[in-house]
Amino acid sequence: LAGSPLGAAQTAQTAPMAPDIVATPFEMPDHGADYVKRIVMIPMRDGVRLHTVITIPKGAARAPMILSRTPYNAAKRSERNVSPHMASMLAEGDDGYVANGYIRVYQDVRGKYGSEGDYVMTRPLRGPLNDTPVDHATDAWDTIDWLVKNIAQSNGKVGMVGSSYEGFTVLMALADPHPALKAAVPMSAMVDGWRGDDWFHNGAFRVNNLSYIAGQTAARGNGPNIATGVYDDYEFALRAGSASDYAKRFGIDQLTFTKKIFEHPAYDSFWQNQALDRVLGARALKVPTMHVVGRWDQEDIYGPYAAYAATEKLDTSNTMNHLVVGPWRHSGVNYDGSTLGAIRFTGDTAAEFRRDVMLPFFNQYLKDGAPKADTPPVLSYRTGANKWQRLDKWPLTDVMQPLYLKAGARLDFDKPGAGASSTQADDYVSDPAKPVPFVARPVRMFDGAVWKPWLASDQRAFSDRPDVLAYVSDKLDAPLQISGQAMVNLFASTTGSDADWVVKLIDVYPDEVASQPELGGYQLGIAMDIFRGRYRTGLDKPAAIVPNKVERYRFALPNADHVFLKGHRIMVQVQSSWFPLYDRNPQTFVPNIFFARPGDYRKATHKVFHAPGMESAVELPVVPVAK
Ligand code: PG9
Repeated sequence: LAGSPLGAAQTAQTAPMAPDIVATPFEMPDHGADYVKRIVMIPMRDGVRLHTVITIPKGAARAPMILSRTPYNAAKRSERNVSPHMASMLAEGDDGYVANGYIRVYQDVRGKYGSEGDYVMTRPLRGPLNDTPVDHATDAWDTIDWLVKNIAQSNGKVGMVGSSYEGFTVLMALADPHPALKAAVPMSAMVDGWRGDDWFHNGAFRVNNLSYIAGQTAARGNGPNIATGVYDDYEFALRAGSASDYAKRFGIDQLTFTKKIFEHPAYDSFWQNQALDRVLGARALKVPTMHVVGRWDQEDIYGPYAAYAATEKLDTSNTMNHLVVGPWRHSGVNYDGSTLGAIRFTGDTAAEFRRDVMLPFFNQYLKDGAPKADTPPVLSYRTGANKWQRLDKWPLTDVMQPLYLKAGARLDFDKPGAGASSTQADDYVSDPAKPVPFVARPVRMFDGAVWKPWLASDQRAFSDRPDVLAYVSDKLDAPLQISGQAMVNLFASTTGSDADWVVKLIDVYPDEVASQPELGGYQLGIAMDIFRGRYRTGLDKPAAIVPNKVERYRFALPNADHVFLKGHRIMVQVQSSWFPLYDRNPQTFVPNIFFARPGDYRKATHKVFHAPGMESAVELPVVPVAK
């Protein structure tokens, strides 16, 4: 063998058929990373083990822990980048925890990715909808109990944070919190899937969820993507038919959660009993909590305010429960908050919040010896004025000032007098074969660049459609501030027997904007929502509309804290579809819209009234303009 390049090593050769994946887990030697990762299966009370990734800063001692419980793959959530540096490896929104020496923990919820057990979408608490011994409250409890007993580098104090579904799991932990859970920050949390989060808004179904349900529930890991073969989602959804036809095409109708949704189109006990604001409002408030939401949250714009309001009643000292609203999209708090679509703010509002408000809040409750944070009861980024405001309460008023829809496409605060207008109503033809798009076509509903900022997108694309009524005020000669939830009070009729009503409160920018010319004439949605007419007399009681009968439709728009600046105008748009985000109302009453047949979809003439006793208005929570 003299001269062989392998030399003496030849004597101890690895067998060619030695398994290349070894039975003993591979352990990488210390290669200079500033953290240690522990991957563990934490046992729950029913024996199911949950896959948990714990990242511990090297040298940590008496460090607090921040826990997120996710259906989105804990391994991926704890590794944005492959890096030896914890700050680069963890998510962008985790920046402050790393800077402050926290231990960061991500866990797969039961049934997803590395965790054992059954997955149930937004698993309800034990009770009428859940007869098993476990839920997210018990799983959070058991996890926290294990963490404080087994992570030697910790100080035994745990905070929970997370956005959207991960915000929902934070709220669930608060239903019965472990004593070591010392602070919680639910962000953009899903609270009520029927009233205005994720699945429905006031009974109108959000079609994009079908793809989410396939992605999340067709497999323990990633489910399939939907390949429609059509670039424009508007075109594809229109051809597909009803939401159940759309689902059937891809087999999504066979998935259990789709079945549950299709079986519960109304706000029945299935939805009411799992609405977390109701659940938490009936329990004690034990953990200091900061509810966080984005002003233009395109997924969960309802629940965070509802959860805050329900638990605020329990906060008798006004020291434990907080609300923060930033100028963000859904989950935007964890990314760059300098802009949203075309709209610019005063710097990175999200990083500011995380550094100056959230971290001091967590530190106060979690870090040994940290000072008390100066956390206001409510912190709101007032749009229009573009300023953070420290407030004592939310909303600032419950007193409403009606802004009347008038003849001649006008909008003002003067109640229309008898005989004041020549026409009593405005009308339009709502045609389910040509629904109003929710963003300009081609619609790319699953493209993040379209989806994330869509609530702040220019509404000009729709204001001159013949099936959209657009009422506009004079130019404001002084700024006008609204701080609360506007109410729609619409008097309307249809020639059909069912109808949707979409109402949008819009800030119309001046013709020219010197600082940002492309905003000249921009129509910025401030509070917009949809209401399915069959629920006008009870959200759990669908009832056909009597054709041509004027009926009153009353529903709240999303919360706003906004100043319409001097020189701007206010606009209200009314329309009867918002497609393909929301499924079409066939405009013929059928027992279950999910199963409407092609012949049920009919054109109808819709009228909006501005006559004595039928004064359609959007009632605004007007308050004096803050200095
Ligand atoms: N909005 C998403 C979601 C939450 C809860 C249920 C279903 C979807 C999310 O971003 O997690």
